[in-house]
Amino acid sequence: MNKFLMEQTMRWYGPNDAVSLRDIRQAGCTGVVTALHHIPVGEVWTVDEIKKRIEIVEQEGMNWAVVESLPVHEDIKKQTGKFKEYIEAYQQSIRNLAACGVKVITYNFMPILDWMRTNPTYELVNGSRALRFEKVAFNVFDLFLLQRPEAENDYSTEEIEVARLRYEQMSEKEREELFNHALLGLPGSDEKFTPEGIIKALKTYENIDREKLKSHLTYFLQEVVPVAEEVGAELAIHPDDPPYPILGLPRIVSTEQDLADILDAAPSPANGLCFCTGSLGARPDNDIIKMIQRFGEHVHFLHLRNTKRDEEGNFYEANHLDGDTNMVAVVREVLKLMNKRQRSLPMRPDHGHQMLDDLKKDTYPGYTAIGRLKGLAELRGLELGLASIMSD
Ligand code: DNO
Repeated sequence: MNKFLMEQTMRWYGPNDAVSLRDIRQAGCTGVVTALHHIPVGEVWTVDEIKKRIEIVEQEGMNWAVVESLPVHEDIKKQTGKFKEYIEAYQQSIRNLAACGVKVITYNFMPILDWMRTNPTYELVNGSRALRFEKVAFNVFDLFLLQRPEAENDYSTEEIEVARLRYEQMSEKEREELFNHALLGLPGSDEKFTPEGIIKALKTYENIDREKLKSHLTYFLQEVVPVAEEVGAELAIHPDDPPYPILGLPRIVSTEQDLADILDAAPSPANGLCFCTGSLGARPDNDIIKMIQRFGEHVHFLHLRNTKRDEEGNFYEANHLDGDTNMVAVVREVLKLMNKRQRSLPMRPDHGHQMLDDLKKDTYPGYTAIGRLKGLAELRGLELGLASIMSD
């Protein structure tokens, strides 16, 4: 029997989350993945605030296993404004978290948007709902709803015509819905975003291409990784979701080469990955197993999720054990990795379908209790089964 099993966790958005800590405990988790969402991006997370959160989580018999996310201020990504101050604040937050024993810190380096789907309530044949990215709908959003200047340059004439036709067939309500859905992944998306507001934000990236964004990430890593290493923290960058450029914005955490470049930019055990099989797996040229084998030493946290792609570039979030990623092979590889590293790694079932009673509830897209519980239960069974036939 393989000695090391994954540490089972779920994301908790904090006291306002419709899913309670008790629900998470009942799902079988020992750890919680959370963040201090009430602290404005760029400010230091103080020891006091961190301790308060630890206490709430520990009262329910779990530990704060992973931070997701300690957000990176847009100024850092663009190297504008007060980016140096924000980096200092980031360093301090790392020190404070580590001093309180919270050592795995997830972040991302996606410009403006965190994630992007065109439909967070895509109905599956059994009536449950999943998150979906549909290419034509996205093109409609970009070309006709947002009307991003020069967007036409990113599309073929045929793509533009198909999008126009779809746009013309949509009702006002459908257009509004698509607009709102596409912007759900904007941090702080409680605010109402207007097309003008987004275009203004996009314009601030006008002179930042892939190379430049990469150099900004390198600079950031060289500033924060040594601090993390010194205090025993582990930084875990989350891949782009979806893993390719959108809205003319550069994306630099999408491929095997991107991950290799990130790890090379600041070589240290503290410089690591949040290995998200859902995000990386949405790209057919990403060989997930090979990536775990290559970067295993730097995998600090796992998001296990599956997607089902089609030839047109659409994908939806499938059941955890279905979809294009061979989850059996992934879990087997993770077991081997943990055995090699002689430690267990935190994992969360990333997203889940909205199903059963949760169809009536209002939760964060992808973060219902029952769908995630189902995913976790399946993954747990799979892991135990595999572990029992694998030797140390
Ligand atoms: C979506 C999540 C992301 C992730 C951030 C990490 O469900 O996986 O929002 O938390 O990108 O910084």
